[in-house]
Amino acid sequence: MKTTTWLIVATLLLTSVTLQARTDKSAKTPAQQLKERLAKLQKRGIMYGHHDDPFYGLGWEWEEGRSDTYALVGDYPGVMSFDLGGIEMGDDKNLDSVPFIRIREEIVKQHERGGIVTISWHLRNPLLGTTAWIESDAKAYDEALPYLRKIKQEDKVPAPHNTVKSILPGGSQHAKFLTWLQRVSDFLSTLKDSKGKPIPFIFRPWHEYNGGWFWWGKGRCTDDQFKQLWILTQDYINRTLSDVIVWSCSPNLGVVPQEFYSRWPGDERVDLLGLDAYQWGTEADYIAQCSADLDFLEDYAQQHGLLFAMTECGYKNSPDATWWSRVLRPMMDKHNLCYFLAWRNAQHEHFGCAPGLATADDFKQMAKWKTTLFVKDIKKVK
Ligand code: BMA
Repeated sequence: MKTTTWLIVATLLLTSVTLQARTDKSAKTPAQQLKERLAKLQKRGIMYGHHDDPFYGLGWEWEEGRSDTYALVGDYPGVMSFDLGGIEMGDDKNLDSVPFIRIREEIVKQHERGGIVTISWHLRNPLLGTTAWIESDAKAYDEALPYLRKIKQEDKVPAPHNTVKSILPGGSQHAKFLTWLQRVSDFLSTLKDSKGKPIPFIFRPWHEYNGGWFWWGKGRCTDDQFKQLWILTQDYINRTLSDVIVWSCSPNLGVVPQEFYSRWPGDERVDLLGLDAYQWGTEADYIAQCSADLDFLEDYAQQHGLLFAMTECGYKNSPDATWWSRVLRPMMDKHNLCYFLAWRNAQHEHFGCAPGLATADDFKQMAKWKTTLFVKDIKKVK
């Protein structure tokens, strides 16, 4: 009798401890905490994001502590973006010559100052050894033909259409691709703060998959192959990193609903829905297309409980002085977006803000609005 009573008391205690732990913040994974934080921030305003912000900018390169954003508005971007392209080859530097050691350092710094990190992966073509972009395929394909003839029958069809197939289970490059995923996982596993706690981040592979320029894009693989690619990547990386990754899926401007549904990896596999939306053509075309895409995607994100962001944007080389506040911002303000991320300020092309640009004053004014968020505005929002 006595033992039974003790057993009941112990069970009750254990249950209440477990329940408490589940409702306790610390019991949530870092990824869940980041998702909740992003959801809060999405209600509060829109964060500015910038790719490769701390590595180089307009007229400078590799100066520690420097940032075009900081130089213009006195704060770092709420979201900083980094790219792992090249890590799959075991390279020391990524495709834009940024050492992976520095990428890790800057990820830690951004996290510790209270900012958010997002990571993309412009990996090489595993079948041909060319870049992620199809343009570079034609010549390489001719050169690779003798090799392609030697490998499996399935790889003899024109390369742009079979790279994805070749890396799926049963494909000639499957084993190689798994080693690539392992290299990505190995690097991501090293992202820890100064106390040794894992840093959560947004991971955004296979983006712009509705365009034809990447080897995983439209016309380069079937819808089913694309979904298998997503699942393979996610399941492999999640074996060790599911607690720290917020998974982001980003189509490019020009979303066709039926195509979007056909390639969608699944609501349970995506946390953040993004749109990559650059202005390449006329302002009128951009506004029409971008507004339509934002309407459609925002609706989808809301109905399916997903975060929503403009995961890449910009107008190359700042040809329009009031682009940020006059063209982009009004469209964004009609939608509930978490952040807008400008691509890199490289020497040959730039997309983000920087002192000295024609767009500098406009951006600076917009940065003062209460709903434009940088690190200092978000660091207390946990
Ligand atoms: C593209 C360009 C390239 C760059 C790539 C990855 O949009 O900026 O020059 O290599 O992104 O950052």
